Amino acid sequence: MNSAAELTQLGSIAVITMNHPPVNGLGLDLRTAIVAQLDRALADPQIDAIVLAGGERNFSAGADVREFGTSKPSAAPNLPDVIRALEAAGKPVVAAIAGNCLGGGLELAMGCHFRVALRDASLGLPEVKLGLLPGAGGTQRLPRFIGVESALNMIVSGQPVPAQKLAGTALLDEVVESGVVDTAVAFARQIVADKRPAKLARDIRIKDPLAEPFLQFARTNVAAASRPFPAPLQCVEAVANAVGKPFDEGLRLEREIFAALMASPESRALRHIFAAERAATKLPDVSEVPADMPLREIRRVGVIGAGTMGGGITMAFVDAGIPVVLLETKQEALDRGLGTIRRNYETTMKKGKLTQAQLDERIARITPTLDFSALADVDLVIEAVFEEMSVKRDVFTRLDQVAKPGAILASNTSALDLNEIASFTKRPQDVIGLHFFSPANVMKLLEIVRGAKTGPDVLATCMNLAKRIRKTAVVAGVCDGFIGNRMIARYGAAAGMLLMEGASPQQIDGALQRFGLAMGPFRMADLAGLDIGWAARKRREAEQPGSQPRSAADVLCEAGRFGQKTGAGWYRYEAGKRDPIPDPAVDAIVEQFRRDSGVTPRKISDAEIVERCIYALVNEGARILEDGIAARASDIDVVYLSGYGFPRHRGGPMLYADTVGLANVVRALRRIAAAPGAEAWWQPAPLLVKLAEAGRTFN
Ligand code: T1G
Repeated sequence: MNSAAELTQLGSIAVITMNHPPVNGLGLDLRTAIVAQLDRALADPQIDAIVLAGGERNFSAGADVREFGTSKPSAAPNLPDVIRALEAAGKPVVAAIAGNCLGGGLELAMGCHFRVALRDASLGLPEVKLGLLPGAGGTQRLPRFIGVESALNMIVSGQPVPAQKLAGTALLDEVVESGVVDTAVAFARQIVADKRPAKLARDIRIKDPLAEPFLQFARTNVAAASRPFPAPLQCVEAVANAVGKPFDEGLRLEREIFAALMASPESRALRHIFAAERAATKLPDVSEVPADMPLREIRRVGVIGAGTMGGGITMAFVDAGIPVVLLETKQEALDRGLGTIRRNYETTMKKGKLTQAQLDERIARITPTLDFSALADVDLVIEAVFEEMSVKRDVFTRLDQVAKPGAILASNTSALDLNEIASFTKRPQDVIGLHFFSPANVMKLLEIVRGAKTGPDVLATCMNLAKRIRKTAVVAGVCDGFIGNRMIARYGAAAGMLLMEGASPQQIDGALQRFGLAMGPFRMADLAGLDIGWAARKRREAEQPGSQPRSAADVLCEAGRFGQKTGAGWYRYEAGKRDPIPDPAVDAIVEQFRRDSGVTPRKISDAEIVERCIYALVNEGARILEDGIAARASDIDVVYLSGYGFPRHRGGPMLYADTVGLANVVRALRRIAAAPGAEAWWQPAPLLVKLAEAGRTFN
């Protein structure tokens, strides 16, 4: 017997229970099992009615996304076949809904004749988040059950709704506190006794005089808000078909739109991101960390440094309900840090996203101190002190003495050698990198940097902790810049070369922003502060004399143009404003710098700007994979999507390269590398060449 769906008999009622971990994804084997058990129940003269149930946590989370990109979703019985079988069943079918009832799972339930749900069951059609639309009748049945406006809001937002909010609609016949299967069985018995006919969605005609004007309003709003994604607007059109066309015609059109969206690059990108974000939570080499390995308990956290990073990190933890001991060296620094934290919360409260009580609760979770020994009993310490190895040495030497045995000692360093930092302690197995991105209370990305000696349980504990503080964690090995900053250095270098060769900061930023980057490299540099890169270049020059050729950025820094913080950098800024204003003074500096460097400026196209900057990312990403710094290409995509504003409709730099075709990327890199004076790192990485020659992709 196929265990994907079990059939049990309670008197004259058959209960079909879906059992296809992890979320009752409606893959081929589950679909086949449902139909087999349904046919069995329909053929059994002792059975008067059928209940279809799932698990406590998941009725069904919809189509099995792991089948996407294969021929399985259309293999018979496909989901519309299963739903048609339920709807056409000669005996009443009652869905018993608990937990997640999403996408195809809700479509399956809507194909049943009646539905009973637990009040906190989560009903939704999240397909739009995958660049799709409900493709198994959801756009035709839901509007008929709950009305056009409510249905469209659910379909276009993709947000689930608790069942109790849908009680009283034709979608749910009963909403109960508990015992949803027993209720459904009793409900089925009553249906049989009363010979109550089913009210099928297909038999409901939408007579809503406000439907048309609402749909027109929706078209305008959704079109403006959903660029560059096609799915939301297609959702509106599919629901419009439910209003204006016969049911089966609406179904047919829905399938056509669904197939077109499934083939769209935007949907491929969103489906890739869905899988990539989940893959990143898996440790690279699972064998190292058995699933049952005990994690270290993190009850209290110490943060060293109440500056921008330390303050943001503190907020990330107290937001998740984890108390923080915040250590500074001077009272005014501590007061300033606490003041910034309080102001941030007050801003959130003014937006109505926090109550005064919640604000007070969060502040109360912070124990400010100037006394290093106050870190003696915390379970994890994160230092966010100045990016100088000598400062890290002092901190970790003291931590080694003060922190309790088993405490995890983490550095928020953005580029320094974590193995060297670990060597300042007698417990390198407890040392790890937790690289937050500024502002740390907002940015989702967390690079978890595993040192050569970081213990597997420390790594697993931090991966688990990332989920608690709602961060998207990616494991990185130790190198200069880990994953994101190592790649952005090449991207910035590529932008700098384009500037030297004739493009302006605003042209380069504009081209990349039209490609989809949230912010071009020169605007980003002005936001972050040019002095940070300047300090890093000076540090690297000191370490390797001659490794940092002088750049136009140096000239700007020497002129005190550090970006927004000084009112001028690559752009100039009106007082109190952040809008970048092209500055002729910068053009003059760049032109002079080109003359001093003997460069004759040339016209550069936007296409060349995008090609060079994005392929610089891709090429370095390939090297990061070769060096084992990232475990997967999709991890690199997660880093760039959640930490660097890479456009989601392109799925990340590595997926973008797959979409362009790796052979085309290699050809372009070879052309750039062949130009006179091109840096050696423009040569395509061996891994990239190997994959391209094999006709393969990164993902
Ligand atoms: N198919 C296959 N696996 C899935 C899955 C799905 N739909 N949803 C989740 N998983 C896996 C996930 O990869 C992870 O696996 C594990 O379950 C736990 O997930 C025709 C075509 C259900 C709210 O978009 O929103 O129906 O990493 O870590 O935080 O119209 O997963 O452990 O190996 O996210 O508790 C529409 C997507 C599909 C729902 C649970 N459905 N899933 O969240 O756990 S398209 C969706 C979710 C469709 C039809 C169309 C969430 C969740 P692993 P998790 P969670």
